[in-house]
Amino acid sequence: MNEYTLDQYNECVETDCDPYNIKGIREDFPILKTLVHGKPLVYLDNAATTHKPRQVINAVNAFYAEYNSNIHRGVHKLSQIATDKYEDARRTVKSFINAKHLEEIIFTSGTTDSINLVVSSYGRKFLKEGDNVIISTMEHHSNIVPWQMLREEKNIELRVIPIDENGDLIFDEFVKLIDENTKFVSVTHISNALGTVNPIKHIIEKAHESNIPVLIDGAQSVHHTKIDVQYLDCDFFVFSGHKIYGPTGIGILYGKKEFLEKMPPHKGGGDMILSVRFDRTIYNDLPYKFEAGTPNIAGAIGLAEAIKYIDDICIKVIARHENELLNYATNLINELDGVRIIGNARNKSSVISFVMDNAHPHDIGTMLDIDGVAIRTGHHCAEPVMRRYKIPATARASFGLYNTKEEIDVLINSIIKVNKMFS
Ligand code: 7TS
Repeated sequence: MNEYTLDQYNECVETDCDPYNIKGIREDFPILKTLVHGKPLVYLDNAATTHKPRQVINAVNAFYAEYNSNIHRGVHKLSQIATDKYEDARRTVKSFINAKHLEEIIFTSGTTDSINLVVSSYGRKFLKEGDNVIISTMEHHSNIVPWQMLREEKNIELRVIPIDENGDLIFDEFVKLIDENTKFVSVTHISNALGTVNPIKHIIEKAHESNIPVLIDGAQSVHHTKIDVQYLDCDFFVFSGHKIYGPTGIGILYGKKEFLEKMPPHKGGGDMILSVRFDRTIYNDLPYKFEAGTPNIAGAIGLAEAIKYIDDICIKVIARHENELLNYATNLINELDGVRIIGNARNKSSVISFVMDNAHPHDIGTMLDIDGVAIRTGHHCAEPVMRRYKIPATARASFGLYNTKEEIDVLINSIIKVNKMFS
């Protein structure tokens, strides 16, 4: 990641991190041995979801095989073990993003769920007709549609920060959008369609000058760069387990205690109450107020294991490795005739979106698949980005901690084949 300097990287390597053991890392991921159409899998669809190391798979298996039980409810041994593991997972997440309080960590089913929680709880309670919410052109649909649903209900206004041709957010335009009716800013840290790394610290500072709360969508960032929510001073931060080498169906909403405390529950049911009577129900304290019903216990345990896995390698070392892959692939793709990278922001993370003069992205994806190369094609749930560039879709290669330069060579050779076939 460009956010880290070489000095920081060296400091990290010299102190508490081992050198990058790519061979050992790849051994941890059973799926990487898979053959696709008889060819070794080259998995470059990590922005959609990442694969799971053995440690995560084993932790999930152990839950079901050894101590499967519901949590917070039983005095019996297995329920106590499950409860302890679930709450340990919350502590792991807290220290991973450096939250101040444990009760600021809410388990959800993923980024989409976390954003919807904030919109339906905070948005419904505190936003009113005439207020405006600022998002950006490069949001994933899950940070657009919930706000549009609130717009229908409350008649609020949605304002959109434009991006320039390179895919950089235009900060001055953001500043111009803020007025006395701006009541919320919700932006992505890293664009899943362009790879742009947004200057979220500056965005947060600017919004806070006018006391506007900020939500950061960290779905594409938390596994590529060190997140410290106290340093960032964001009011909400959301991410998904499955994108950071953990299970599907689990995610995190971090919210500052002062906000979460004044927000009403968005779902009613078991666990989110202290007492229920027909005439009056008393809601539970944080974080349980927002965790109605039996949660994804195995998912939380698996997520904690994924975080430990990342921590063991060291996020800065992962960032360095992925940045090398990004630069390597960018240089090679830029040399190819008829291939154009969409998104050349100043700061980019491990995503390369591209189009070809002669082949539609879906054809590129299908042809690459024959060579065992898994990439994503389409609008990546970011249709406004496609519209900004006047293209229907892109082909997108996205890198993870287990990818290698040799795999990028396979990608490039496969793109060259497509180029020849369609020209
Ligand atoms: N926000 C961003 C920036 C994302 O990239 C995604 C998923 C989401 C939110 C939604 O996450 P979920 O886990 O709740 O689904 N992005 C992608 C992608 O790029 N390809 O598939 C899913």
